[in-house]
Amino acid sequence: MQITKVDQLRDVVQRQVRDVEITDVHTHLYAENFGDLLLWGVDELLTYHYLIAEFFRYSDMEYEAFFQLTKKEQADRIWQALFVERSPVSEAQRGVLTVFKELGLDVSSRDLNAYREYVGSFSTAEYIDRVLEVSRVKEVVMTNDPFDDQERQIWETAGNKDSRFKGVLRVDPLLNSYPEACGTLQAWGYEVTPDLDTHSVREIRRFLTEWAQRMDALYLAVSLPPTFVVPEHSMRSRIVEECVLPVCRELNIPFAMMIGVKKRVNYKLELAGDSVGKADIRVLEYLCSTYPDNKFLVTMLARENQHELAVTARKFRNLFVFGCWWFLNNPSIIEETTRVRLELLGLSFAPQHSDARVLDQLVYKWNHSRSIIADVLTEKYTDLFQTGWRPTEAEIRRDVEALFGGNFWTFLRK
Ligand code: HDL
Ligand code: ZN
Repeated sequence: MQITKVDQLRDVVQRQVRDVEITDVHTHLYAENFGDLLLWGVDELLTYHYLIAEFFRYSDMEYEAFFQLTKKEQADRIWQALFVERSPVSEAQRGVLTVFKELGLDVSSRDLNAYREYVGSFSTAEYIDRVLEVSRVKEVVMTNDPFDDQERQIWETAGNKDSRFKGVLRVDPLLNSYPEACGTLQAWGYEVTPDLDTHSVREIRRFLTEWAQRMDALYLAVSLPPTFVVPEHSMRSRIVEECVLPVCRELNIPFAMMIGVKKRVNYKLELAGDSVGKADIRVLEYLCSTYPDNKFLVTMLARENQHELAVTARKFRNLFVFGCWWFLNNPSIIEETTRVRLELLGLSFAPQHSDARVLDQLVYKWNHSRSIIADVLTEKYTDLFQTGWRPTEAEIRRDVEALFGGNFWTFLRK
């Protein structure tokens, strides 16, 4: 039934966004049977690489000395520096407290050991259920790397045992360091050569096909530097055009490009040492126009790329934009980016993914994003209301379900 009062809109939108069950289209989480590849618990939460970077804003400790500490010792130092000695106002800092709050813990106590004891009382399976319930995430799309020895062995034996977790074939080593990957592929029985001859192209296609099928991969993914260019005279460009895109077409799965990562600008920070650079949007114009039968799932890391990415998506229906990735996953930029996308793309995108590395993070990353996206959506429905348009709650539910997963699944099934 139609909403007839403008002040009803906020309640309806907030309710629908609060309650929608989410498909999280990009995470670094794993089903329970992947063992300790799945990170969870208070000490993993506190030693998230975002918080390590923020810890070193204040600490003169030698990087190597920090990384030689146990997880608990690292977590204690991060808690002391970022929560005790200063107020935890950053997004990643606040996120830790949101997790404790949403789990029903007393955040005002600041009793880290009590939080550890509570979370530690769960088994892995129980905690997965608890976190998925609290965060209202119904499907978790993983990042699966066959070049990781521990993970490859799981795929070659048990595989993925939890249908709530979806596979993705991630191929950074193949695309970003082919000379090394070439030797690894040879060891696995793929007849590839460093000069990427015709037989090698066929063998790389076989590798991609076999692993995408083994993982039942929803898409094939890679993270790319700001300097990423196709076409160019490089192994990466050739493998994209001669191997990746033909396999994605044949399997009808998207090629997911996550563009703009400057790896290890401070290598001593390890995972926390990556940074950001503006990429060249012409690459997407070339790929989307040259390969109309391929589907491209894209997120870009630089704030400066967001407007042109949305404009490019207006030009190509085989381009699907998702998420406010990494350094963009902050309230100020989520708000700005979601507003630009709604204004340029309507409802034809996925406003967010969590990128969660630690299971508990689903709770805060989605709690924070739901709130911001709901506010922007309320503003947009209010603008419609001012024209005389009267949406119904069912229509708002339909739109919200599309944004938080439906659009992604529709794009995959195209
Ligand atoms: O390459 C990626 O998928 C990035 O998300 C990196 O994993 C990065 O370290 C990260 O966790 N960003 O949130
Ligand atoms: Zn990621």
